[in-house]
Amino acid sequence: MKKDDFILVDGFKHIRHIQESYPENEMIKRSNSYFKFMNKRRSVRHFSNKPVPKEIIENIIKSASTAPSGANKQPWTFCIVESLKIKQQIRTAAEEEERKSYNNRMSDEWLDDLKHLGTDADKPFLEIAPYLIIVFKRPYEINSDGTKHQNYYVNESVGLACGFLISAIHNAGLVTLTHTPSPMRFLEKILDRPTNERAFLLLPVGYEAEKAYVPDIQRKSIDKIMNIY
Ligand code: IYR
Repeated sequence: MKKDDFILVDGFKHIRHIQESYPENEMIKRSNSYFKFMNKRRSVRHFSNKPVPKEIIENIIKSASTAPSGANKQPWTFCIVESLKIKQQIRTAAEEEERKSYNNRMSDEWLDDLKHLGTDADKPFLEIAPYLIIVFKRPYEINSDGTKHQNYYVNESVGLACGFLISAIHNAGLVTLTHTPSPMRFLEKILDRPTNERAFLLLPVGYEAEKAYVPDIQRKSIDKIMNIY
């Protein structure tokens, strides 16, 4: 390493960072084509069972792990389920919770808000998709002496990692769905997770079905979501 490549801050090494940049016209083009690419992403509920190389899943998880996190604690674990037996267990337990939600727990207003999406308590994609990614948050770490060490901004950090994950899945040419079979404690039990992990989000991942349909919905326009002061 050259002399100027790092400095010490309170005795901690900080390495030189050089952000790759571009001429302004290039930046305009790049930001626009990234928007166009991201705008093609849809939550898809119709999956193919076509196998997906494990290397793609690994790369997707590595991309998710580049998200920023509170005090760089990276308070997340990604569990990949490919076993049909475990997928079936998850589907049975998720549908049980979902039936309770759709029948009793969700308000009429909520059910009404979901109508145009065509969702219900049946979750066949939990068995059909070649992989389920279950994201766990870690509110604290367990030290070797058994004491707890707090993590920070855990929901924000894991939410960001999930956003990175979803865009990596889209970039690979696969589809996913943010499934929230609430309450999700059954996932901790089925996957036998340590006591410091809580299920955060369940994402089936795979190719979309040959004939997949998504609801005809629009994104809010820029004037509705951006305020300039
Ligand atoms: N968790 C249920 C219900 C559901 C809730 C919302 I908010 C959605 O945007 C979609 C579905 C389910 O996954 O079906």
